[in-house]
Amino acid sequence: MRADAARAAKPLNYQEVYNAIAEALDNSDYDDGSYGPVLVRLAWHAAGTYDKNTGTGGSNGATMRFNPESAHGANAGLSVARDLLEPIKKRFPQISYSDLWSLAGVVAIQEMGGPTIPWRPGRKDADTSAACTPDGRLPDASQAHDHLRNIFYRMGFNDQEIVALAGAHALGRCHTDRSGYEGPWTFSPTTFSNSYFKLLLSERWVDKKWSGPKQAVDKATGSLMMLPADLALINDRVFKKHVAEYAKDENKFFADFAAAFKKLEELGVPFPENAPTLTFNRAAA
Ligand code: CCH
Repeated sequence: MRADAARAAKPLNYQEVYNAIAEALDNSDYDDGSYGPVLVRLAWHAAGTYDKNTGTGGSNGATMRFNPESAHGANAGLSVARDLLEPIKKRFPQISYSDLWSLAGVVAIQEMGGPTIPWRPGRKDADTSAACTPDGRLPDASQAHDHLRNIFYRMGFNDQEIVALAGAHALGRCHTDRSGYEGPWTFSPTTFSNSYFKLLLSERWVDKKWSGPKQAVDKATGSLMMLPADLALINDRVFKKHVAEYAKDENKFFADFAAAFKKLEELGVPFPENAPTLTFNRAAA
């Protein structure tokens, strides 16, 4: 067997891929110092196109590589995340883009202090843009509870899972040149925690005075933000009950988030029967 054939036949060590992604996270010149949040968003937008009725969309295929999906408004800015992963794809050519993007979501959450998220390999990339999903499958931040339920029920989630997943907004920020909104949700946007829920309940959220789209800022400092879709979680009785539970009990949030995020990343994926479920050690620990 030739050397490269032997290398190709060697099963991929996913912890090595995990470690390579973990090493690429920090950059003091980017946003709050980490690419972690934008990688979580890439993994979520790749998966959140799933439609349980037609079985279309989901992380399988990595169709966001192609136009028109790469140009959908909701995906603005995600080329930053895709480009960051390109050298890792080159280093580990055996991994599919769709596995790489979903693994990157797991790495980012774990490395930023979040829960361990079990992960399965087995996604296959689509060859052409024919598999792209239509625009409009991801949530619209200007809308409220009815819209959130329509979007997430279509994927097969319930109210508790919707709230758990939204807790990822502890991470990262809005960018005026991407979504049009501005600012972070929490004071520690590179640490995974339950602070999003705590702040939703503890702060007074008032309309931001600006010419941009309607969003809220915290009255006390004006430095944090909430989208209309975030505030919907405290304006709906059922959603609010889960917000209160997660604000009080971070362990419960971590456990529920890990389960919901794994489910999100697996929506519609036809895993091979023998696909192992893997868990990874933190590289930074
Ligand atoms: Fe989100 N999100 N998200 N979000 N999101 C944005 C940024 C992040 C909505 C709207 C927005 C989830 C659910 C929702 C992240 C993870 C998740 C932005 C700003 C908007 C707008 C984009 C920009 O300007 O860069 C709406 C509406 C929903 C409805 O539920 C879910 C679910 C997840 C993951 C589980 C993360 C992380 C970010 C930060 C990205 C960054 O670049 O910092």
